Amino acid sequence: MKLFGWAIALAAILATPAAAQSANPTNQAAPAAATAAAPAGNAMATDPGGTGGPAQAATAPFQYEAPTTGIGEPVPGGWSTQEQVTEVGREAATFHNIWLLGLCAAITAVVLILLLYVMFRYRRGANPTPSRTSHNTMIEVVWTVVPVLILVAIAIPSIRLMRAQYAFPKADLTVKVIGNQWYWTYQYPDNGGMEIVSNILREPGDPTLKPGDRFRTDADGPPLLAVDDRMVIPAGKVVKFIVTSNDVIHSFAMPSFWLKIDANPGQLNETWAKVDRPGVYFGQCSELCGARHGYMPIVIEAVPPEKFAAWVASKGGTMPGATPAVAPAGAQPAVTPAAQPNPPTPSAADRATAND
Ligand SMILES: [Cu+2]
Repeated sequence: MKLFGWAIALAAILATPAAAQSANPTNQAAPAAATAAAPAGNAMATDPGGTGGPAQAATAPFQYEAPTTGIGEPVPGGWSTQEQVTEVGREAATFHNIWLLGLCAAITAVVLILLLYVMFRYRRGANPTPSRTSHNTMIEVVWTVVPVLILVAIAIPSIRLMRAQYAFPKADLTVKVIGNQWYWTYQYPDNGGMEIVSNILREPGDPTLKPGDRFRTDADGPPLLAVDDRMVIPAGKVVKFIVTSNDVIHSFAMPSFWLKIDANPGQLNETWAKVDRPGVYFGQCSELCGARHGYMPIVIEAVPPEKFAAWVASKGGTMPGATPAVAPAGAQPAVTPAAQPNPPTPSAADRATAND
């Protein structure tokens, strides 16, 4: 019987890598398809490294920034939250690091001191005849009311924070974020519907790299977090993220924006960010989504608004209002938020895309 158990365990061990191996070709197929799609997207942009794009307007190659060490990325030995670059993020970090942790520490200290005092003061040696008291109205009121007050003190700033996260200001730009096994696509309905396909970059010595394949350098970002094509957004503007998935549940997360929202198939979730300063920020899929879940990082580069227009042009997109044929609403999200009559445009485009 024992031998039978061992046989099952052995079979399980052998079967697991086999399953992983058999899943792998499909894993490879998805990035391969995505890589094929990426140059197609680039082709419009007459990218210098692009694979012979059609003859379109010659645009200057866009210069991506290198990340700043310690900003928007995890640091070795880090033990706290990342430095926040959004107002909501700062509010949430303060709430967590100062208020919640402070309250936890105070409660723990009070309980510990009380326990130690009782253990010492009422030990048998010092207190040979114990009290027979079983009720004390005053103490019972106190130990009911004080926890209620503590919960209220947590609930009020917590609800205020949730309101800031979910009831957000009018968007200057909308980006539709789509999770795929195992990469991300970013669509810009305000910019002619252009699409960015974002795959992880492999390490220089990776055996699966073919000659000529692009690999990660430090200018791209840290290992396992760098991608071939970043999402670019304008700094200082309200960017709305409409988040969904093509296959299973993923989660779109950016720690330095205090942002995390599930990407569910057949459902559109919304969140937003207004990034204070230009920079390169790194996140990861945060919902276990399959074999290569750990290999679908998220990179967002926030750039000054003028540079954003240059990036859009380099990707073959249009700025709202620039070409009425593509963006009929004449919206100016990245330039003049006030003159932005475009909510119908992105939502219509979104619904169209969401249905396929
Ligand atoms: Cu995922």
